[in-house]
Amino acid sequence: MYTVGSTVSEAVDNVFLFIIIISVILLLVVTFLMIFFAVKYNRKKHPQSEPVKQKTWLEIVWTVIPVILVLAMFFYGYKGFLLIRQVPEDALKIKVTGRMWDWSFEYENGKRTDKLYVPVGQNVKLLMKSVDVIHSFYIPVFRIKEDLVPGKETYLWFKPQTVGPADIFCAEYCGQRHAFMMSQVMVMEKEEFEKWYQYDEKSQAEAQMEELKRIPAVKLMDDYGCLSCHSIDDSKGEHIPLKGIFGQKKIVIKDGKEIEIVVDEAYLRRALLEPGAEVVKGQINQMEPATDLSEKELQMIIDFLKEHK
Ligand code: HEC
Ligand SMILES: [Cu+2]
Repeated sequence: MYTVGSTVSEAVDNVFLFIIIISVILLLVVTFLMIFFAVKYNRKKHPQSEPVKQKTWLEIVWTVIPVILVLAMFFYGYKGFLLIRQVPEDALKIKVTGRMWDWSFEYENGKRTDKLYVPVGQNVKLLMKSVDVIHSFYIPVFRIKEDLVPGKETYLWFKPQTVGPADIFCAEYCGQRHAFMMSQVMVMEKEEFEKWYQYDEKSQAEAQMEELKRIPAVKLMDDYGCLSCHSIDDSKGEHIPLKGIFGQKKIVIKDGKEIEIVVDEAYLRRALLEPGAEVVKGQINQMEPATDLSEKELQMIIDFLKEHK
């Protein structure tokens, strides 16, 4: 009957449906009685008004029935509320940060994202914080919404039932770009989520290196210790990058003077054999001349650096 987004969707929808049905019935009864009495007691038939007599049973009926209805609505709603407030023990915990004007998510293994990724059929607990003003985390199809209050941690839980994306909104006006404070929850198959969860950028860099080390020239550079000072991948760190240097313009210090050079084969050869002759500006030469390398090996490395853009 419903497109179920999360385990609480149905409970919330049922409460709404229940309240609407009662309201509609009351509306019909009240409207009917209004019309009925207007006709029955119109002036032509009853020119003279009659005194109202107390009818205790009637008063009890019209007090007791609405009280029962209101209490029924309350208990039905309260049951749903308890369901939303009681987090299952095994829930996956994800930290949610709201700020003007975006959402960010942090997983237990330190992974950070700007979309919420979760596995289908898994209980998820969101621990929510705001760093500035009050926001409200809202996933309409999951029927869950909770405020994020600065200086306080609030929470929510849900269990997604179907794979696919769903919208996340901020439901509390929080300034100029409030309307754009949106994200998505991506519900994935369990295995797919595991893969995504385990995959991190660092191991990606490692995988890239593994791949590169299959190249003989790289293997050689690794064996000669070049890679303890140089990087040949995209990683940016303390290592001096060699990726894409061929053809670059550089300022080097030669005999105490700054000169501009273009990295070509001859320059690379000199960089390897007489590292102190031309030192890249801003660097201190710490490199031993690579005289242990045979001419063939030297050429192999130079060829590799030429190609490795
Ligand atoms: C002890 C650290 C260290 C090791 C080991 C080392 N280098 Fe260097 N390398 C440097 C430094 C520092 C520079 C920059 C200073 C300079 O230009 O001499 C440099 C510069 C270079 C340059 C010129 C880069 C540029 O931007 O112009 C190349 C090419 C190079 N190294 C290749 C190698 C190769 C190939 C090996 C292995 C045989 C190697 N290096 C081993 C520290 C090292
Ligand atoms: Cu907001």
